[in-house]
Amino acid sequence: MNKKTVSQMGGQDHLDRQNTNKKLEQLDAHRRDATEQALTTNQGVKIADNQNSLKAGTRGSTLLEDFILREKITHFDHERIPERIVHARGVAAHGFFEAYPGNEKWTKAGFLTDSSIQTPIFVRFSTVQGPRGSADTVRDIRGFAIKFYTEEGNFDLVGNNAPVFFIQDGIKFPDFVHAVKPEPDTEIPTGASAHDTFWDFVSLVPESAHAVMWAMSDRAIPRNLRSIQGFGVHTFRLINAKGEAVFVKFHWTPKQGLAQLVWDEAQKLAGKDPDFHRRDLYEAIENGFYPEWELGVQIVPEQDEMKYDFDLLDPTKIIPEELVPVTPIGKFVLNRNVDNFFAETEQVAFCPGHIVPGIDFTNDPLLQARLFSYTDTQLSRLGGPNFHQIPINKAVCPFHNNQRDALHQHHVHKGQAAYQPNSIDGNWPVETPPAASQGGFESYQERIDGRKIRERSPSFSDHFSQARLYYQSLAAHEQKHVVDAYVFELGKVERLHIREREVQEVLANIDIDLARQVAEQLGIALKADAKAQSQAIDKTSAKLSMQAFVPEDIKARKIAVLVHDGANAAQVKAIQDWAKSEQAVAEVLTPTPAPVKDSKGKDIASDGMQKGEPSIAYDAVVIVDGDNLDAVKKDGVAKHYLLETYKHLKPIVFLGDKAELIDLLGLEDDAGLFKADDFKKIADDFKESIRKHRIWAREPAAEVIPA
Ligand code: HDE
Repeated sequence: MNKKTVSQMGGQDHLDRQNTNKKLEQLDAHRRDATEQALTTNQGVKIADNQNSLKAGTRGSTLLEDFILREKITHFDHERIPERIVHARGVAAHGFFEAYPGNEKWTKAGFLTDSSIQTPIFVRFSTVQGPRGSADTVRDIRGFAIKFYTEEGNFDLVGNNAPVFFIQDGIKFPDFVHAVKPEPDTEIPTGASAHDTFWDFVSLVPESAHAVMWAMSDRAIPRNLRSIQGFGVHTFRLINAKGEAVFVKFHWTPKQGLAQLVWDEAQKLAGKDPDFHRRDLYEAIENGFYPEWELGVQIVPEQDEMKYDFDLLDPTKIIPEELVPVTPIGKFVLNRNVDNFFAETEQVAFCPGHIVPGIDFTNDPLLQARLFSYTDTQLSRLGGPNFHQIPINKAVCPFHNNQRDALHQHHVHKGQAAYQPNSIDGNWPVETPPAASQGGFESYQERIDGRKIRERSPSFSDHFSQARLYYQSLAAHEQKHVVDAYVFELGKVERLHIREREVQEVLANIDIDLARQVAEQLGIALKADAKAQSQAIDKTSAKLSMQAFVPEDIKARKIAVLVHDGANAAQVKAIQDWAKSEQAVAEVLTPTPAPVKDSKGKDIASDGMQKGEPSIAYDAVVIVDGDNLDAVKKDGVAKHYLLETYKHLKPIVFLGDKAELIDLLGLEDDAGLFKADDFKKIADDFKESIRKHRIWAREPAAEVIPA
């Protein structure tokens, strides 16, 4: 989708191409910083010719003397920096956070207790496995990192869209990452976990069972990044002004609801629009559909630390919300796109160790290793220890200390005494006492009394019960997708003993029914005595199913309106007006980029062509009536469009004569297929269907439709 369509999304009046271009120019103008400036070298010398290098004669060799050429090429040669070792593919946006009143009971952090301020934030979403250029819609956990630029320093909440992780101890992270990344001999596959080394590792490391289950579920193929939840994963501490602490797990939940892709769609999008998620986020923000999340915490009093049958320090476990509900503490909104991808999205450096007074760590061994890793990785990625001075990483509050020099030092420090204590510069900068009114950081004084030991706590040893809880809590269609995902992924594993091990030793221990379904499709005979270790536990937790998060409206959902020569212009207008009133996006898709003629010979403008804007990029489709049924019946592109929309379980409206296509295409009638002579008559039901997003009951009928 080009920016033209973007500018039409905000619910403004339909713009013709000329107006759109004008708007694009205005949009670009505010992003330029060199308007009316001369082109110069980096030393400020004005350049007279940027088209030709300096040569010995017009057909002669290029001269080494050409400092303009050399400077330009040298800089270009070094434009790329190392990509992140994980989470390389990402997209980010600016926004703000607002606390709800009443949080001072738990924390003294200013940005969480002063509900009158807006704290600026920067959020980066990412996939884990693929490199910078990989596709957005691959099956993967999504990173969801938030930098809060608070008045007391930066706080980074570096989370994921799954509440659990694959390993319990940071020392296993390089092993896990080496296993999931493309295999070292071929560098295949890109952006996928469906390969031998990943499944070899996870089938040997049962602590991964729960997180793998999340990765095989629909959570790992989100429809867009506006519709994902975020989780801090580890248990943290909040500390109030009296020095009292509680354990907390951070959650953030989108107002937009949760929505997933179907697997066929995810795979096709990866090819047809590898930028699908970053484009969606950019367009939504650019057009005023600002995504919003509510931040909450599950609060566990200190004395309840040992109350549960799992360990709060174990990052492979959730606290079911039935045991501890989520208390909302604030909300955040993303309302500004970056101006420059490299300067902001690529150079942002998150670190779980960036905390502020009122927040503290726990001994979760995964978190502890992360505290080291993130700063360390920036040294090679961003080239030295001064990455905190890069604008996107810079604290908004003043910061002063005696750290000096090093690569890329931007600050011109003044004074003679870069040490403390000193009597030359008045001993500045000085320490601040920790009392709440003064704000010096003080670590929570946790009592530590133990042997120095390399050993996993026995309280970390149940790897299957919560994996089972997750599976049991899913809706029937979500469970089916989990089965399908295991079959797809294990089916790509070449070594049969790895498939076998995952099924017999992991899945069978989680849920026999799940294991049986996967085993059957892989042609594996489940051991006769197979009995899940976790079989006794038959519990569900309501908020684990994505079904628990259906949005209230259809804001920003996209509807493709298929029109052909002879189309009924009044219906097109009715759909556009309705979409505008619902803050949804209706785009008129034509056979070619040219306008089509309506039944009275007048132009209907095109927002894109059906071949170029595939059904997989939309949430619903309407095919418009008109004097063209015979032509449409012969139009393979339009027919494929409808079939694919049906296959992907999305609502379709057939207006007027187009209802004939339902039988022609062999579609079974269901709650998501609408026929009407007048769009207005079915608009409310159509809306309800879009709000629910997919017609899951259609799945068996959709399976017979060719992909
Ligand atoms: Fe990360 N992780 N991680 N991780 N992680 C990185 O830091 C690491 C873990 C997460 O948008 C790296 O700056 C270790 C859990 C996100 O820039 C690196 C361990 C969770 C991002 C790193 C973990 C995450 C990263 C790579 C186990 C969810 C992207 C580049 C001990 C709670 C941040 C960088 C962004 C990035 C290390 C486990 C989330 C190498 C050692 C658990 C969202 O430092």
